[in-house]
Amino acid sequence: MPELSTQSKPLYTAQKNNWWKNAVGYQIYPRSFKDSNHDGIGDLNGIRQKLPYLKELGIDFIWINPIYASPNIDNGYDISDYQAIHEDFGTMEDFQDLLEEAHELDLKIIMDLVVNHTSDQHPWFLEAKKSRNNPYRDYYHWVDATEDQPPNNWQSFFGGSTWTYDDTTQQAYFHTFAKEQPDLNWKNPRVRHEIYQMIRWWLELGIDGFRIDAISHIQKEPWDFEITDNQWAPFMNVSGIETYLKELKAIFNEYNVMTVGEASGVPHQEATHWTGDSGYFNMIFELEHCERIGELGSQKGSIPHLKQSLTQWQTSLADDGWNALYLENHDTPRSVSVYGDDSPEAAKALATVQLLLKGTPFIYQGQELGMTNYPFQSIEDIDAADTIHFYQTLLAQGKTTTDALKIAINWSRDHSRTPFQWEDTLHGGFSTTTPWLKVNDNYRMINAVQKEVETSSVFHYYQTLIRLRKQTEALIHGKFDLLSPEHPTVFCYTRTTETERWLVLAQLDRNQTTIDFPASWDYSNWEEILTTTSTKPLKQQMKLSNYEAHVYREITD
Ligand code: TEU
Ligand code: CA
Repeated sequence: MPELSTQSKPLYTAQKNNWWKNAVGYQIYPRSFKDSNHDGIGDLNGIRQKLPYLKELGIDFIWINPIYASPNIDNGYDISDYQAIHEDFGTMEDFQDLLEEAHELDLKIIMDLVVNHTSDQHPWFLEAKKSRNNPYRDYYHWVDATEDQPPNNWQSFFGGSTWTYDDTTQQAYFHTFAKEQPDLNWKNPRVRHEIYQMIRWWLELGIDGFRIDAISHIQKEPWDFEITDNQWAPFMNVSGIETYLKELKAIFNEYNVMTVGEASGVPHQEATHWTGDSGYFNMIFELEHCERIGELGSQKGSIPHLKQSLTQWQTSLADDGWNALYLENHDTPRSVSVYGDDSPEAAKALATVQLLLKGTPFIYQGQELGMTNYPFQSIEDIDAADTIHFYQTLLAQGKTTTDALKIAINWSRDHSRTPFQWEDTLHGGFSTTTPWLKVNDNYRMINAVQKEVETSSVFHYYQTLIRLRKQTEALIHGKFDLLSPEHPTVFCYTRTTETERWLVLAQLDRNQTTIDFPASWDYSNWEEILTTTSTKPLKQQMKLSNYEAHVYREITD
């Protein structure tokens, strides 16, 4: 096989305006990345220590989950001060040092922007609660109610009513998520003004963009809206939202930064309003491909669903728009456990599929090592509020503790939140003290030091894939076409430009299978560029097994 160039600069140097199209991102969940001051919690100085590691991996930008002041009801997604760093993570000086050091290494930093809601401890809400005519009252949604009669029957994402009754003023306030996360009232121009000022403040600091949290929920239907089929419809991508999103876009444009919107509930048919030349964001995170398909209580993801749904998004954004590509994040279990069998082979095959699609790949911390789900044995080991709530609901429905635990942990967010496995030492080298969430015992085998030594490791495979992607125009801009759409386990597609055609082939299963290609192709014209296993020429009929993946290029000269 031909040697890949090891130069770190991509061949296609990013244009100023859309550098993110050629870039590979890396998501850091700061509580679990690296603890520098031995309190069991990851922090900003921990990230600073590990910048060389990220550089070695080959990524271009980091998205950091919220690091702002927060009571941590939803681990930082309940913000009490947008312009302060949570003391667990360090200080504003630490953040500025991190930003500067990252920039010196040519790494960009994207922050999480959480503006659908604040914490109930935010000064605005503390004021708003005081009386019906408090100047901050209209910063939130308040409606007349009684203790046992909420304004409507809408349900929150974290379980229970979207309304919490407040006895002092005898009204209820609205929350899409936990009751400690009251939704901001975007109809109020003062709210928007304050949010926009805060956004500018961060942009002036020199950050490179935002991942915009839960942004499809900021507009709500009228409170008497009748739910028919979709219980989330009253606050998912509701018409009128475009006014606010355009205002946001105008600010982002002024600073020429990268934006990725979390677009839950935005169907692919509407994606070009959301991303693309006239869209609100540079790219979006769609949530369809990680929907919980299959039996409740089974943690296996469906490969046909994954194929079908990723393909749908590739096709919808083929001519206008741009995808953000991910297989796991801080809200999902680990992809190697969901779509694979925890093996390095499965991790590599999934990486091949994800990183060579059209869009900007996001690698979630530890994914590049093949980190797996955690074998939770007790609800005591769980931190995620929604998992605990789900467990309690299952108990209330009459499930045994064993069954309730089994079902609740299957899709728990905590699988991906366990501490990063740096080395084969106590607590996986994450911290010298007991971490806030348990470390997976498999850190002895799966850790960064080990993976940097082993030449055939998942880590090295990610490095190679990232390099390959950045050197190859067809893998960045080429047209996507799915092959064998009906095959239950093989994910195979081509990426084509006027001058090149590439073929990406992965068997996402341990068993042996067969796949056929068109008889009209000239098979002597394809060279293998990369594989997860031993090399295999492309043939009209191929037998594949054990999560093997191959990447071929058609020779045209
Ligand atoms: O997640 C958003 C989120 O969970 C919903 O938008 C999603 O549509 C729903 O759960 C689908 O089932 C973000 C963060 O990633 C998450 O960690 C936070 O808890 C949440 O927002 C609230 O800020
Ligand atoms: Ca710490």
